[in-house]
Amino acid sequence: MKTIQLNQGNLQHLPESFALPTYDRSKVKAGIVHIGIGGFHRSHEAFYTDELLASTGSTEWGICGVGLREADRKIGDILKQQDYLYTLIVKHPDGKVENRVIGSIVDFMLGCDDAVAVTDKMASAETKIVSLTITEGGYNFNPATNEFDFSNPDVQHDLANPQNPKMVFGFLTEALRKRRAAGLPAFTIQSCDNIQHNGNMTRKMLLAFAEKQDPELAAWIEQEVRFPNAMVDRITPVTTPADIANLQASGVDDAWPVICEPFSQWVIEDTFSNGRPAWENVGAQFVPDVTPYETMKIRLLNAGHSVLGLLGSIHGHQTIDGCVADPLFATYLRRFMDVEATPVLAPVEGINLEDYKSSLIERFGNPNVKDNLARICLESSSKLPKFLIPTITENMAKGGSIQFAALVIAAWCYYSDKGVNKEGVALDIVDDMKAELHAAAAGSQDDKLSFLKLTAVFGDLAQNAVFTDVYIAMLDALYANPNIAEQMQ
Ligand code: CS2
Repeated sequence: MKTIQLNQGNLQHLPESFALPTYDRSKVKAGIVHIGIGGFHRSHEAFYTDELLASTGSTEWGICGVGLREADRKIGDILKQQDYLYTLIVKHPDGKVENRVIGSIVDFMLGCDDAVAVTDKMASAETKIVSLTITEGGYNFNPATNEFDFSNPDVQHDLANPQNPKMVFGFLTEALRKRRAAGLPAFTIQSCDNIQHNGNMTRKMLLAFAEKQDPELAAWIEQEVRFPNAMVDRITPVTTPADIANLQASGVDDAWPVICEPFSQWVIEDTFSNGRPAWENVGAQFVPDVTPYETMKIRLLNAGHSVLGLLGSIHGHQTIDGCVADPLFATYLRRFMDVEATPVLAPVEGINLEDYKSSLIERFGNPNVKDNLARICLESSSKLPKFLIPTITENMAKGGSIQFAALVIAAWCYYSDKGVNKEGVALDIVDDMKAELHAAAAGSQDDKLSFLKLTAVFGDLAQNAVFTDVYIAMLDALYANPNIAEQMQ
């Protein structure tokens, strides 16, 4: 079959079923510079911004994508070849697929090729917001202390070479220095990562770095730059070769489309340094305090994912929808949410938690979003301390249930130790702490608490007999019989 290469010139030749940008992209200026244009940015902020450009005729809020590292070259080359267009493939639970070409990204730059050009771009009057999707690791904090990690060699490099930075805080500091020198207002720095108080975290890390490099500039940043906290949500599984092939079968060549579910949510604190897009006109919500929304999302959605991810991996499930289609897992998840997560959540204005949980289970069950458990379990060492451990400690403080979460921690120990599912099939484990997790888990044959003694992950959970009694019993049962389903009954 003859296929059409996705690019600006070919837009009118795409199949009729494809939704196209309806605005004049040549007029769109990049008011936003975004660092990290992986799948999530392209299913979320770029999607909202595309809706905005289409519905309001605004031209000042296009996006210039930025990658900082060599690993970002591939996406940059692909986007460039496609005039920065890509297909967002929205997969509905009933099998319907919407192919929507997103036009809000209008440029791309690679920091490791030309750092000066990137900081110039950020410092230009046109740029009003620099947004970030750099993953938890990108914030460069020490998980044990939550302080900026100055021992990172890239930090040392950036402190010594302000004009040629390698890491995000070096780029932001240099760009803000240029703006200040030019008498331009500061840009807003908007984190789009799934981190609690992502704006506060960005602020704290940037100020720590800038203070070391130039205290006077740091004082200006503290005064002038706004860092809105935000809760971001849209399930975005990894794009597979089959997704690319399916698009080809419908006549379109797109080397890196993005897959997502129909649902999306973005709750943002309304504090910006230099204007902002009217994202509220296209479904985002501006609130004075994002805390209850993010706690609800992290403790129900993300923790729910981790519950299924770890238990499901040992059981031999492959995907989140595969877990939810299994009544044992669906019931376990709902019980975890009802009995352990909900009792320690504050009420959230405008949200009925029962409906929210039911909608999560429906979203997880979408049979067309094949969200692989390997993606969910990726970097569990930075996820579980935020997603699950607070639910355990808050329940212990008030005598609540901890059974459901404790089995997940025992399962994580087994998973880290053995690296195989219950049939002995190897699991694809990716975690910065993989070696430490494995060593501590393997040690649990001699010292039952060895895994829990990883204080950077578990805090002082190993000291709490209420928890350890339940945990040790589960660990013993699991090592004696790795058929996790029997422990989940
Ligand atoms: C997932 C998230 O990585 C994970 O563990 O829970 O990526 C989740 O899909 C998103 O936060 C949904 O918004």
